[in-house]
Amino acid sequence: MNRKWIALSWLSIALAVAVAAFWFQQDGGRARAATERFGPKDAQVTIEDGNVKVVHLTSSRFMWQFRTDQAPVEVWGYNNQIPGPTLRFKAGDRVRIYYKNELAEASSVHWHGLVVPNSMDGVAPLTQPPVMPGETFVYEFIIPNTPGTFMYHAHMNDMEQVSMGLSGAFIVDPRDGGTGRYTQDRIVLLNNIQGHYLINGKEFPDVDPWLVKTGDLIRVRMINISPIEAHPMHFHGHFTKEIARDGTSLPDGASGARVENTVLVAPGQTVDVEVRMNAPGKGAWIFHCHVLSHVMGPNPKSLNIAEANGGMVIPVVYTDSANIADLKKLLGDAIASIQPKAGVAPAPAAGVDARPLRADRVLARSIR
Ligand SMILES: [Cu+2]
Repeated sequence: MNRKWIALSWLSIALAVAVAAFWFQQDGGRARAATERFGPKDAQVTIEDGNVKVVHLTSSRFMWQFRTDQAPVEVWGYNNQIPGPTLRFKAGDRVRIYYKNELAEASSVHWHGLVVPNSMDGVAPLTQPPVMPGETFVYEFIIPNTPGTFMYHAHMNDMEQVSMGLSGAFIVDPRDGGTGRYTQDRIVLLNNIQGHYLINGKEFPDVDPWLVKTGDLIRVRMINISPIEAHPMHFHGHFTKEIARDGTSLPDGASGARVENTVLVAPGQTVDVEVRMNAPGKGAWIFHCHVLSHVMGPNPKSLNIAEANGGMVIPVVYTDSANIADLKKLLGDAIASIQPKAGVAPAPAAGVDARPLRADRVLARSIR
């Protein structure tokens, strides 16, 4: 494989690690809740009829940037965000979801993994009439008593509508609202939208880094809504322990939950793992898909990092690490040593910022 490209790939990881470290320094003294949630924005929930939890979802076409150095492209999504807003309810809740279709074609919404009455399953035209452009359909059901990780997505013309971005996470919390023994609760929604390999709607290096402390116990909710690809998610320096599949808890013990560091998540599947932050030497690690074209992009010979559409990489940075200053120095050294050579990289696509990488620009676009 092209050595320069490998160097460039690892440069980009070093960049994100340094960015995360820098960001943490800006964020230094902020207090941390018992369990922090991270991932796509939650849907806004209101109440009707005393105790019915209400959410509004609107599907439409809009422009989205997978990376800030790429030109925006048209996507189809819910509530103008990729992924759609996270629907988060408690087991046993009665929910009412007003779905308005502003696409140019009919659609419907399927609550993937949740066992709901047939007429609410969202498979048009089988279980309901198609929701035509401009129409609203009201879904209402009681959340089953199965706390866990699920998803929702369009269920008409699926190969196009899902591939364009019509999906989101659906989380069911326990009735008592308990968050268990976790210090962080993270959604990792894996997707391929038009050839862009995404974590929570962004490509590395715009994927949010994880900032952790030694001893943290993190619940990771992996959701794969990619149209055709499975993603083997590989955690450097740590073992992950599977605690649930498809929203169903796994039994603990020697013959139950598995411990591994590469977890395969098939299309349509959700896998929850927990991971204890106890890596030797703390420092900075990465959690990434091990299908390398999902990390490095479809054009691995390119020296122009702005052309790569890979991106399934999450930097994991110990904020109690003793070597934050070293990481920042690594950023500067790496940028100085590896810049695309003039005349080697292919011409960039229109609208793409393909200027050579500079530490100040990388920092500016990553801290928002
Ligand atoms: Cu992958």
